[in-house]
Amino acid sequence: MIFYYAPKTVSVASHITLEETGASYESQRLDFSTTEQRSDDYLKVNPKGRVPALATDRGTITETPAILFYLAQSFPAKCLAPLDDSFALARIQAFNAYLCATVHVAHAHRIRGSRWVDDENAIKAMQAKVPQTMGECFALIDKEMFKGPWVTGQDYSICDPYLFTIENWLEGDGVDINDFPRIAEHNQRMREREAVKPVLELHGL
Ligand SMILES: N[C@@H](CCC(=O)N[C@@H](CS)C(=O)NCC(=O)O)C(=O)O
Repeated sequence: MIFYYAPKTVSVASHITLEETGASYESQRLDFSTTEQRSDDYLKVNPKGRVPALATDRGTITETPAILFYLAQSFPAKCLAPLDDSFALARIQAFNAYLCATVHVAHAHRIRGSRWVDDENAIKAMQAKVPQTMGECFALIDKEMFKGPWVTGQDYSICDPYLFTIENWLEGDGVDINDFPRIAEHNQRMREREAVKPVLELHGL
């Protein structure tokens, strides 16, 4: 497998999960400063022009929840998701879908406002809203979704590296992680995992 990533982006979640599986893969770093994600070569890998992308012998997988679930299902012995419990699995998918479709999108309003509007004042207004929206997302996660010590309770799962990835964006988004002590502890707990350490190094986190 070839894993396409850019440092500190949402690709951190899949990178950690690849390490958790022990799979053999090659990492291919993209340089966002030269917009390599929109180069002809990369658009052949992922026409969306985004990271992450995981090239497998059957084709390329994009979208973080899909990559995470693919890895959990491909390496069942690593117990990264409750594969034989449809309700518990649906809760995992619901959590990751929330991160993908709501929290990540709220964050993107700070640096990628031009996806939605051209007007400079509108872009500034969207940026100004990010501390509030990201704060509200994490308040909801903390109150209603996060069980502790891991997202779903006692068992580490594919929700944890995904949440961890977005936790690391909070400071830049104007949210103090220490307003959510259990989430701050989760971030530290993640950093102590052996599979996470090489990814922190690679991404400069
Ligand atoms: N829904 C996608 C989002 C992927 C995405 O937006 N990635 C960002 C980095 S965090 C990206 O590649 N941005 C490049 C760009 O917008 O040019 C996922 O969850 O994987």
